[in-house]
Amino acid sequence: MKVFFSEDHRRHFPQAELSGGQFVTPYERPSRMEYILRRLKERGLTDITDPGAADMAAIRAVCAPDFLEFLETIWGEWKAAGNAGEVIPYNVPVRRMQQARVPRNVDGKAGYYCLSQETAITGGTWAAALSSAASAQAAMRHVAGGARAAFALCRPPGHHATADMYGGYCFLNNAAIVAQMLRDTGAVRVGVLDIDFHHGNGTQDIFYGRGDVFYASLHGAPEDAYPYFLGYADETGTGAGEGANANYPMPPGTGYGPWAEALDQALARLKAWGAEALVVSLGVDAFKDDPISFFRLDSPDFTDAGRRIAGLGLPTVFCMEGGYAIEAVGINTVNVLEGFQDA
Ligand code: SP5
Ligand code: ZN
Repeated sequence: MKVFFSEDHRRHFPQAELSGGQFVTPYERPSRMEYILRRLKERGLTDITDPGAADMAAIRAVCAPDFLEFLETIWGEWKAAGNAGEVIPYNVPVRRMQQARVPRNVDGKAGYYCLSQETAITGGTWAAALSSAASAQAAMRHVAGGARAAFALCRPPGHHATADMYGGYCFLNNAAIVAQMLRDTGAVRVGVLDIDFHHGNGTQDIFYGRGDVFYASLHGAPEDAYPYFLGYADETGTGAGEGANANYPMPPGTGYGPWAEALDQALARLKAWGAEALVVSLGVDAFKDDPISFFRLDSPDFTDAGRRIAGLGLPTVFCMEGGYAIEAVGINTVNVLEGFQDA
């Protein structure tokens, strides 16, 4: 399987993540990529290509223009306002506040586009987010060109980002960009399977009213897990999208037995719906030792999951998402790819 990866991910390396009432080194850190690259090479997945520049038109297809401008310019504005640290907003437009008017003030503007304040923006964030999307796009083009599958080693991840909000370590929704590109190059029905521990609120939101992209997600139940405010089983889509969204929330301590059952159900839904191409949001934070998650998958389970996903028989673009047990992130990620390949 071909791998697409850009070293420009390093340009996003915030020093701060608000966690436990303190600033800590972010869980989503550049060294995650080193562990994954090392494992890819150990297992002979050495066909690794730099994606080159991002296709901006394909990003604009699923992102709001003002949000893209915000991501590009906020660091400069933040510094110009005299802020010494990284971009971390103070308040966001919640219940009964204005959702539609963008403040002029930099603090207000940052809060307007933020859905989760653990995620800091730095001077290199925009370039890194673009390079991550570029990897996803290159993987998509490879699959559209006839390959069975490709792996986009994306960093930063994407599935929490909506068309107009960043957060959850995400800025541009790589999986959504790829799904839209697959639609635009001929696939009538595109499935997105999200196996990251967290619900992909951004991907769900982008396609929630559409009947051409089916979003299926296995994740920690919102009562107990980030992002808390989306991901319930009764979210089934709206309007033309009714019936094209399937959530499988699961409680703390969930092991591979029930997780794999949910996976099979999600795959059956995608198949019955008639997906012609598949995007996998490949997070491996369902792992038992993940520091911010509560499922109990073990490393061999990821191989089995890859095997089951291959059973759909669809052209597949894997986009890297989360996974924070960094000593195991390489093994778990590559296990999914190997399980898929060997099926
Ligand atoms: C892509 C992805 O996996 N994003 C995950 C975003 C998780 N954000 C919330 C992290 C909370 C970490 N702080 C935990 C404090 C424990 N006391
Ligand atoms: Zn996650």
